[in-house]
Amino acid sequence: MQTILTGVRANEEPTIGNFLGAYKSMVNLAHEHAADSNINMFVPDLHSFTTPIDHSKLYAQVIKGIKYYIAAGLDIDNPNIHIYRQSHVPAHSELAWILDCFTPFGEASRMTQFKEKSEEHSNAVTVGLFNYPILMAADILLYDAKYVPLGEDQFQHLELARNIGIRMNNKFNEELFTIPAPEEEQVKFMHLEKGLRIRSLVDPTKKMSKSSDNAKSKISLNDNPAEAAKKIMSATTDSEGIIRFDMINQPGISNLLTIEALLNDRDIQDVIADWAGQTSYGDLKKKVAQTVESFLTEFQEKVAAVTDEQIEAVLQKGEEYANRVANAKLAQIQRAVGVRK
Ligand code: AQP
Repeated sequence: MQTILTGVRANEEPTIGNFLGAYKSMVNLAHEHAADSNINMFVPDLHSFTTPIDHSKLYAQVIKGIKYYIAAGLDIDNPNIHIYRQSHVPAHSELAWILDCFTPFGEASRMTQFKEKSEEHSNAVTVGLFNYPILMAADILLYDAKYVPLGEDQFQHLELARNIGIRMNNKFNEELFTIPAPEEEQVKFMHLEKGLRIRSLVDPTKKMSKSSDNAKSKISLNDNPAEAAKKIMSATTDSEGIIRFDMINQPGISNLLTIEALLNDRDIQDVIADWAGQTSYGDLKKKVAQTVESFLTEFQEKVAAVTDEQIEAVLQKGEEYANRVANAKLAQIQRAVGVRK
């Protein structure tokens, strides 16, 4: 059975960017493929403190992340859907060490996210921040995942995971790892034309990021729905005066059209056609504000309905599966590198 896998770090409250780039892609793929694929949705909680966080809130944030996966629509009764915490499957960290030793320093140094984040957090650049794409490679390769629904920003890390997997397969002359599909095939698998990048509402040339200090730049999943609608009303646009999808010259308007389409499960081309030639940015903002407000209202109701018993049951089942699969793969790699008979 092929494996489809993704995760969202539990460092801060997720945004609609995370929701659309990761949760929703995964839920859509689960609807399509869960009958004959493993759907692995995990919380990469060990990735959560590559940059400084409030550790007293981490555990609650992880549990909330699991609630979000369920509220987003993953069918927890389906035996092929697995939800687990990275920290509760020690093989992730063990494989990461082995992969570290097969990753040239120069290759890891090219990761643009490390460069960006180390500038952002210049007083707290840790080895963990540098190393996290290799732990991410372990997260993926341990389960032989072929498809990894991600937002556009993460494709460089996926490419690194592919390179590490290919290198180890070549070195040990074995099909040790399934190599994840390349970006183009991943995007097609998600039924997209290109990787998704929801933009900041304040500076639409940048992506919407959950760790941004500017609350107006992002719609967080726990935002008050009416307040979130106000953020859309004050989103940065442009002075072109016509509604067009043009990410280069009109990134703010294009971002609003994208949010409108994806939150309503509509084809972006249909939404673009609806608004073609119209000139009132205010009307577009009102429509998107309503969409965001109803999305958050409904989503938050679904989150509130998830019970502690459901979480406990889902983690017990998911972590039992994850440890079984991951330990078997780890043992295979340990034999290949010569530390196990
Ligand atoms: N703006 C976005 N548009 C589309 N997809 C996005 N993702 C993140 N932002 C957008 C996707 O969400 C998944 C989980 O992300 P992550 O938290 O593991 O790491 P990230 O990419 O670093 O996400 P953020 O929101 O930018 O977090 P912070 O601010 O904490 O670094 C990934 O699939 C990602 O592509």
